[in-house]
Amino acid sequence: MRYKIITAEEAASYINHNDNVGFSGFTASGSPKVIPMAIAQKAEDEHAAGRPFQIGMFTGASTSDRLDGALSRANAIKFRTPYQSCADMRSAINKGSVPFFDLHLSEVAPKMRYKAFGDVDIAVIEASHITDDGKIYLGTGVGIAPTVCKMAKRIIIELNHHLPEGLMGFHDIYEPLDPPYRREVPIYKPSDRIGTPYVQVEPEKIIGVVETDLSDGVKDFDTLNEVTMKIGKNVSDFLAEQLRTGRIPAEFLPLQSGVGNIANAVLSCLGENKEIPNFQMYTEVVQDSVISLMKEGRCTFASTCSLSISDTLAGDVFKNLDFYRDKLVLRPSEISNNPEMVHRLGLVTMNTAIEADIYGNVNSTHVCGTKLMNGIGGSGDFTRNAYLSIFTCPSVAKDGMISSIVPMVSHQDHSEHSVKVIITEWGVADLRGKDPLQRAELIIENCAHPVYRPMLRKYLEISAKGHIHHNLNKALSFHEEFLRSGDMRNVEI
Ligand code: 0RQ
Repeated sequence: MRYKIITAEEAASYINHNDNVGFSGFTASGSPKVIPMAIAQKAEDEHAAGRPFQIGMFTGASTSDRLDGALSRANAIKFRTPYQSCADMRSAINKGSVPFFDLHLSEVAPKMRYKAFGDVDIAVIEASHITDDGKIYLGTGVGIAPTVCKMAKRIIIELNHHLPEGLMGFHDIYEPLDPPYRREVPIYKPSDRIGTPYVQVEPEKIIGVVETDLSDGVKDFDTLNEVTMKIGKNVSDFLAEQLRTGRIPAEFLPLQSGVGNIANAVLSCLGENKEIPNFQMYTEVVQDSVISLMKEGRCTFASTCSLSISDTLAGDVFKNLDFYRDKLVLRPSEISNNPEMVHRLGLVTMNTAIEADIYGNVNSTHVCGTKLMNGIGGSGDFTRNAYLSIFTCPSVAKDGMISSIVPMVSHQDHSEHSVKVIITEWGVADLRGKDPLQRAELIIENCAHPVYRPMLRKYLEISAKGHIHHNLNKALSFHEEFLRSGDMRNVEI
């Protein structure tokens, strides 16, 4: 190999205070694993010596505790975008010690190329294989790797020997031309390949290679509980009915599914419903349930940005890569989440809400309007451009002390104009073609928890009447009550 093998500490020595660093990966999958921890150690050493050390961080999406956790605990971040799901990073953002810019994931790479966020000084990229002529074969997540490799002045590789040779060929790396030269992205079905299986860089930019042998460290999912099972069943019954009534074509449409336990449960239930035909996915994250559905022949193809599967399952998948070779493609987030494709392919999108209001506005990101949970992720890329956009959530959180259906969302990510269906464990509110009051009735009667229905009805009674009914003094009273007494059930309308 023409490249210099270096230690993680040597790699960190190339990273300076104020540098902007672009990382590969999407979720823990494909994210670098040892260099970030060495950067965190360097930050701690520099701070102990009385010197400043903070970097700007660009990633594809969330990463892992080895990256977001280590760097946030070391107070090593001057800027972070676009999405995170790490407890320590979340806490630092909510304390105001990490400036965080929450961005639609499809937009990160193009906006970086348009110079919205400044230069990229260095790229830290996990690879399964590299060649002397600068071909980088990535790991289980792509994210913004092609763009940060192109923009960065220097590149450091984490060559992860845990990743099997057979992973070569799963990636389809493609970067569109920027305006005014942009043409259509020529994907007409989820399995179309339009790029190369590697990221091509100038080999001179690679200043060193750090060797590792580590798994992505994705934990097992929670087992399905009664509530998530009911939500999953409601989604699959609803989609089956849409097929029966011709509102979804008989050939069915590709699915997108968000992250987390609910998304995992919804997919499992779809697989079990005999009325749902075998399906394809055009999505950003393939979780454990998709792999099971592929084995059963229910999911026949998935285009994704990351293979975000638990370590337990990854061992099995890596041993049987030939089975998955014609069933999976890994794309950059700019393509996996591209609004053009979401619209053209006619995706049925399924994402999770933190809360929804009685008119169909959805909050995916901020608890009680202030505390960031994870970020908007890809939910906006998919929802706004979908053939049919669905949001799911349990009707209550924190043992019933929080209603997920509220009079007015405390933060808005997806508007009533983009959200077409809301589904909880109680039922389905199909909001298409309904005026605001019809929507409110459907959401209260079909989706809200029975304990909260009388309070929501009362809210409507005391609201000012217009096209939409609201009482601006009481619109956030559920949230105020939760902040006051810790239980929304005490709210007095
Ligand atoms: O808290 O972790 O303390 O138990 O939120 O909620 O019900 O386990 O659901 O794991 O699917 O996450 C919206 C956060 C849901 C996620 C969100 C609390 C609840 C629990 C998690 P605990 P659940 P999930 C593609 C799409 C935005 C990005 C997106 C998300 C925790 O799905 O980040 O869609 N979505 N990306 O108790 C207070 C409420 C609450 C609440 C739930 N109303 N108030 N807390 N919780 N509702 C993927 C990517 O973009 C990479």
